[in-house]
Amino acid sequence: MNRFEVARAVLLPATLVCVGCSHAESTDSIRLLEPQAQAATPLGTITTPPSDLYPIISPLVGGNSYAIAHPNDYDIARDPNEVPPTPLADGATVTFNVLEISTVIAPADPTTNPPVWSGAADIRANFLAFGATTSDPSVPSGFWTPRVPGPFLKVVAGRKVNVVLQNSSSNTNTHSIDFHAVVGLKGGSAMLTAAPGATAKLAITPTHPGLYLYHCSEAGTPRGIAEHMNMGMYGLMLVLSGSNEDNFANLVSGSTEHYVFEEDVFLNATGNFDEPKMLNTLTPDFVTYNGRVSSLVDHPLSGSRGAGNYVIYHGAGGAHIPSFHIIGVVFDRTWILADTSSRPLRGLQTVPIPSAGAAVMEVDQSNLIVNATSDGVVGTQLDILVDHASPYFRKGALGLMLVTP
Ligand SMILES: [Cu+2]
Repeated sequence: MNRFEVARAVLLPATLVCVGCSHAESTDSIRLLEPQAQAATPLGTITTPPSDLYPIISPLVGGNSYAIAHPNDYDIARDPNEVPPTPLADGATVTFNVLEISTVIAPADPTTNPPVWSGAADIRANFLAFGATTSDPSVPSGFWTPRVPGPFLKVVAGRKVNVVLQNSSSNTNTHSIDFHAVVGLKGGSAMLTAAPGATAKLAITPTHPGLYLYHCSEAGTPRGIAEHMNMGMYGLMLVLSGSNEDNFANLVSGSTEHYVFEEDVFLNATGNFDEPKMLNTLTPDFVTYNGRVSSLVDHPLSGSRGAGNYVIYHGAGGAHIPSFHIIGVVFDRTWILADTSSRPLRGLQTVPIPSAGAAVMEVDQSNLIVNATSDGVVGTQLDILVDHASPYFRKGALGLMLVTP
């Protein structure tokens, strides 16, 4: 029995009895995916930090099975700090590509710490990852490699963006892009659809300021949209106002910006989208930030207190509504439902983000108590991002925000 199984035996009764009837179900059928390694010790005996935080902060002090990328495999997670500093120029061309790749998202035994990668037994998922290139100099080199979520696009309302979708001939799927910021037939995907080896083009001119999802809608079928989003084909576009009085842009100017996307993942045995599981259970195998379980632990949101406030652009695409919370933080300003034209809400603890929706949160770093941590990381304020609904952070929706003096 491994440590996880021992803990489950301690924490769960042998059978769960339904209150309303005589139905009983063996706990063996309950598949808990354990992103934390506190399994070997009964919870009650863990009393002081950093012990109870160790599994979460362990990349800083030693390693965690869920919280590092496979050392010899493609890291599907996009760095949350990868937000272009300025918007695209009018008439810029953005050429999307799609990487179809199978990569490990968790070790076979999630309880080992540090992780033991076992090769064939590790849990693999098949991803469809948007990347892009552009000649626009506002996008630093090294950005926009194919990862999950797709490239963060920052544009100005009223400016034209020439979008090209190049689907490699080595791919096996037709892909498309539906921009929620684009008003018109299928958000442009009616024109931006490309079979393997084909290229599609469309000039778009977003009109409404806000933070918007884009995603593959494949050939437009409900199954195709769910499948390709489940496999990573989503991203965000921030549309700034074209006016000089852009309240939002002025407010966040000088802040550090971060990009987080939460998604439910339903996997079958071959690492593909499990549609029956989604339809019949609504119970995801994993809940990911930026493509992989706990990826924002080894890719934390990082910045310094002196650099300004933190702005977090957060999207969601899954079957449930994330309850975004940062432990030890109050969101000073929140543009709920990503409506950046309206006044922000103040003093929120948790932000709901609907599927195919987004939100913008700002954290005033001057409120944070750098150099007074109890987690053993001297000189760094460490805050933990979670989907506060516990089944979802237990299945992977957790990450870190680091603030240095
Ligand atoms: Cu696709």
